Amino acid sequence: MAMYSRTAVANLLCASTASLARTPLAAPRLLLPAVRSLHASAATMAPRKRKVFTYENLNPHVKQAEYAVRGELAIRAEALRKTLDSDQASTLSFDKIVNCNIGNPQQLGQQPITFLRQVSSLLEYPALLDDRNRDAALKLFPADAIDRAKTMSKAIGSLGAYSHSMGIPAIRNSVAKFMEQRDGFPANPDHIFLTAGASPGVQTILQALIAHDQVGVLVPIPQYPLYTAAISLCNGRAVPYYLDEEGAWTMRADEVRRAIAEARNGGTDVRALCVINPGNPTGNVLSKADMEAIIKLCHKEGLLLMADEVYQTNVYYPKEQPWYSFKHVLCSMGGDVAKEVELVSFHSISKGMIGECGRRGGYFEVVNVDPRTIEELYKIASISLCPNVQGQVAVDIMVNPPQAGSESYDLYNTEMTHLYESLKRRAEKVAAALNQLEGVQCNRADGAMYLFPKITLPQRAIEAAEEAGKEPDAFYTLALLDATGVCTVPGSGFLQRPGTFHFRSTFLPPEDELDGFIARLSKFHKEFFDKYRG
Ligand code: DCS
Repeated sequence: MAMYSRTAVANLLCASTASLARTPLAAPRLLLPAVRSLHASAATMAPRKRKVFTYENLNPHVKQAEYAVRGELAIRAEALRKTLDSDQASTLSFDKIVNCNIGNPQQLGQQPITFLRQVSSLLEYPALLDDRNRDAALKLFPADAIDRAKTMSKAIGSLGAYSHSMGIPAIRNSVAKFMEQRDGFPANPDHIFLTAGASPGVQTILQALIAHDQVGVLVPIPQYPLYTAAISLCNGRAVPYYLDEEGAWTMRADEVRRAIAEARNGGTDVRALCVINPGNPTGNVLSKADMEAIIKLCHKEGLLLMADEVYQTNVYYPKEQPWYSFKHVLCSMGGDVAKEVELVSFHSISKGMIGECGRRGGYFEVVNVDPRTIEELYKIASISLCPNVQGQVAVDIMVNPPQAGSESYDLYNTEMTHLYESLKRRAEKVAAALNQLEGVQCNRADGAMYLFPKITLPQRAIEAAEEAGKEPDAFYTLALLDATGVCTVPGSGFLQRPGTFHFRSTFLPPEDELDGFIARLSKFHKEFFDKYRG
């Protein structure tokens, strides 16, 4: 490896900035900001004696950001997994880690949707789409998967090429059509951005929105920690509003108003409201009336509505609790509200029955948003060049699956229905088992992939947690992990009303392992309570 002394590097920098200074472009007012700062630092550069990329020197907003889904519990689970792989495995009383800390269905054995993988595979290896190889391809793939891959191949070109930064136009058209059918209102493909999962979409919006350090963004408590973490990275302020646990974790407009008033009194410039529907970690599905109240509130208070709708197909009681998109409810309200409320809604391939978390695909749609803002969002997307193309392919299949009558329809439909019914059965079974446990109260999951039981811990357990320097629910979930290999997330990671304790578990373990999972959880819980009940 070539090594340069610090002085040599400093000279190099001086030389390059000096030569820049000789070019007409280099008149200081014309220099790009990055070059300007290079100029300044080269002029004042002293030889460095210390390392620079140290923890102390890091961006404080990076250090402040917390993301419990992959926090202390997940790190401990990783250490235990290593022990299980070593000759120390017999020191543990379980033989595998069950990752219920993260909604990652295929990690827990969920099989991918066949049609999606068939089209993806065909696109990966274009020789299979060559007419001369059709007979060979037909031995492995149904004709409609081949035809679909061919159509997509024409629209995409090579999977190995950068695409349009907002995503492949034909796929954005598919998304727009899907939303039009879903919502009954027009969707403009030029207002749709394909993303590598919902997470980068949320981050892009927050990055553009948080113009200064007093900008506040309302986040539900409990929340999915992407929100507080991303707000922290952008140096904004998370403004908490509490969900109503006794009301099946619904959202109350009055509580949001309280949070806005309190934040504005404290000098926070509240600009957006995040809503997760169906809820993570709560499993709540909002009623249309509550959604209308929230939209009216956004109109009155001048708030951007950020609607996280990644669990829109994980809705288990659609007759009792139908799910509506915010776009549908907003457009249905008509009048000024429909024309004026700014909405960004997010969707993802990671959830639903698709569960393709690792492929990283998703999109967001902007509604009633200033065209110049959309240009700036396009610029941000361009800085990352494009979302990964296979993720975009999966978005296309999610929003435009095989239709009734096509060769792949029956299999597709069977797989989706089977997964959906299974998720619902698992949600019910785990919730019922949790409600049997001493001190545990668990709301039904109307949607999403999680249960978020409230746990009333014995006083002695709370004191033991304090002594160990842990939040009581973190203390409980760490003990659960050590005793059973079941990895969950403490409620403190999602935030919760002070003095209450919860934990979040997915209900994703496979059905044939669920009895064992519940038995281990229940046995641990009883032993924990026996130990600390006092
Ligand atoms: N929004 C919500 C509400 C989520 O639960 C998640 C992921 C995302 C956005 C981002 O997902 P993608 O970036 O993959 O689209 N849920 C995390 C969770 O709580 N467990 O698994 C991941």
